[in-house]
Amino acid sequence: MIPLELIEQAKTAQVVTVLTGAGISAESGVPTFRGENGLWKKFRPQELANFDAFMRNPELVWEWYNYRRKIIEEISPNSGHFALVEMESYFPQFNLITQNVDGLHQRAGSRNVVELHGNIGRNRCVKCNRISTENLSLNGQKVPTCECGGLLRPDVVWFGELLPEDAIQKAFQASKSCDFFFSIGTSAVVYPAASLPEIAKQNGAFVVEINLEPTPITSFADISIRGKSGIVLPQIVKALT
Ligand code: BJW
Ligand code: ZN
Repeated sequence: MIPLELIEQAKTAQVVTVLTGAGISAESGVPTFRGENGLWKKFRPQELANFDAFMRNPELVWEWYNYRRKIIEEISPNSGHFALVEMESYFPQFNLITQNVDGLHQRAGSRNVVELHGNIGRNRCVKCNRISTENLSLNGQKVPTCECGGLLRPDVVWFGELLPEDAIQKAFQASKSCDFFFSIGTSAVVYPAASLPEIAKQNGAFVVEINLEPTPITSFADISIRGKSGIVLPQIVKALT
């Protein structure tokens, strides 16, 4: 059941900002990072999601990303992604910020998606930064290289790396200026993304969290809904329209 207060607040909202995390793609079959079935239970982030790990063992990192790319290619966006597409045309101004690298918001039809942690569908040269969207596989364990000879790496943001400047600036602005903020399917432990709901709250936004479990956002959110985003978000859209 969606709280009436949420619907009343949303109906008068002018600027709505949404932050999504791995949880929104979980119902599509994309593994989350943390938690019982999360990727970090099986694979250690310090061995895979930082630049030093990549330079130490690029084959392993490539294998891991190709394993995840295959999963993403084979699945589809879910009702949570589609509900956000509908919201984009419902609200006067709608900002969708995602930590996800899976591109599922765009595949669902969302138009203006700010990707904070890059996109797994692209690669980037470690030497000249050239971007490649070619679908590359590990060719007999040889890590793909750029024309300049540099190694290609997934165009995602690893620990200790700066987020794309344009994306993080847009995200800060959208969080400061909104009057309604949704935090959906994120454990809210990875910074600077985790600071966005707090920034929204400090600037007077009504903050709603949708997650299966409590997170650091829960303590200051105006409303926390415990549930699957693929079920809760369509209910919200239905109540609004
Ligand atoms: C459902 C559901 C359903 C399930 N419905 N819900 C300030 C303080 C402390 C540390 C730092 C700080 N500032 C910077 C740092 C360091 C670091 C950091 O934050 N570390 C903390 C972990 C301690 N941050 C960085 O290094 C960032 N860079 C940076 O800040 O640069 C400047 C700097 C550098 C050096 C020092 C200081 C500053 C970069 C962070 C990059 C994160 N990269 C990753 C990997 C991306 C590539 C890849 O995909 O492989 O991004 S890590 C991983 O975590 C991924 C995610 O985007 C990110 C967040 O995870 P998310 O989305 O929240 O997923 P989960 O799994 O954690 O949670 C899923 C949630 O869904 C759960 O809550 C479930 O309950 C829920 N759920 N099913 C609704 N159906
Ligand atoms: Zn290059």
